[in-house]
Amino acid sequence: MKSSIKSLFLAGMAVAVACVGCKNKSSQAVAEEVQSSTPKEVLAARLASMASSGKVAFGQHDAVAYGHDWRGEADRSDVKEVVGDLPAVLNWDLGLVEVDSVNELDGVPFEFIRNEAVKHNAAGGINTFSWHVLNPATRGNSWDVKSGDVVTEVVTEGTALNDSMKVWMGKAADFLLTLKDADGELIPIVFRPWHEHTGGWFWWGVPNTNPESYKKLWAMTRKVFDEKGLGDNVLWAYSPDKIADEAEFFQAYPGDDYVDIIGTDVYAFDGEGGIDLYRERVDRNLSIATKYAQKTGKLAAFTETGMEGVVVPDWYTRVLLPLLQKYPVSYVTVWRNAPQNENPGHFYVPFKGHPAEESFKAFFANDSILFLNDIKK
Ligand code: BMA
Repeated sequence: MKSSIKSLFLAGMAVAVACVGCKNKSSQAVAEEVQSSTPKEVLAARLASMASSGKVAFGQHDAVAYGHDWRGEADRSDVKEVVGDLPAVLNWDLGLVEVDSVNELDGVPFEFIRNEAVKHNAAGGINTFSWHVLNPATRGNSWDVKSGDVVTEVVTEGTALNDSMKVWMGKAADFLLTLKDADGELIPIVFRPWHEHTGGWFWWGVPNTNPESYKKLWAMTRKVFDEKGLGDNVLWAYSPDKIADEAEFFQAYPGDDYVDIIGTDVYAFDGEGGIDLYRERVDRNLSIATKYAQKTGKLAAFTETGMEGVVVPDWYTRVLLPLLQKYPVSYVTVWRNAPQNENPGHFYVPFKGHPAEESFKAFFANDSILFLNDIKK
């Protein structure tokens, strides 16, 4: 059983972290300081308190939008059906918001995302957003890399692609500006644009452009978002994929002024036979990310991971858990449970009856892993 004391401890830690430097202040002054913090500072403090106390918030992409054998049902989640609680972190994607689509790229209505993100925030949960942006040169998807270097044109003032990308970024920002709580305040979120850029599979990946243009793309995004009024509620996450060394991890790093969370995306492939390589990659990336976060006072997170189909039944307890316990990351996000009639075998959390169910339950029950009830305010 997870104790409610754990939640109280975390709430206390959040106040403590929000008030770094207010050691000798009265509790009244501390309370005022917390009140005057921006939403993103409060979220950063919550995340920092988790990492510093050896806890990791668990997240999943599209966890409440669809699952192994369902889509679009109210109050449903494969995670909840197995462990009785929701993920602490819900990841969403903005892909196709740039062309005014009603649904994002995997068919989730933006209106649903808005409602669920606001609901999750009100329940004390955390929302993160990625963005699988269309290729602005071809209008193909994010994986359309045939056009070669698009980023350099996108970041060059006065070009057609620069103009159209500013509009697209504005549309993404406009959607995020609709995420407001019951008091009409913008809710805090993590935004993780231009992810996995160390790989060449997305048009914005560095192998398809160059590090300087990639950095400019970040600066451009941040400028549009800040000008739109998202300066106080968005934490920005950087998330390179697998890399050879620290130099590659930071080769296209946008800079400390642009990044709040040092993340990384590393997936497990090839079942049991791929576990050693997965561990090696995660060790390399998370040690770089957490060391740098500590040095610069930033947060660290394992922004995407998972083993498709969870084909190693004790993967959650034998592989993922020890890695999470080794590094002070504030949250971990696994990818989506696609409906089997749409994308067979493409799921990252066991559903009821799957052989990995018991291991996932034990992972849930571990005190260092936080689900929604553990992080509720
Ligand atoms: C990939 C897969 C795709 C999906 C995309 C964006 O990893 O899950 O099916 O469209 O992410 O969510």
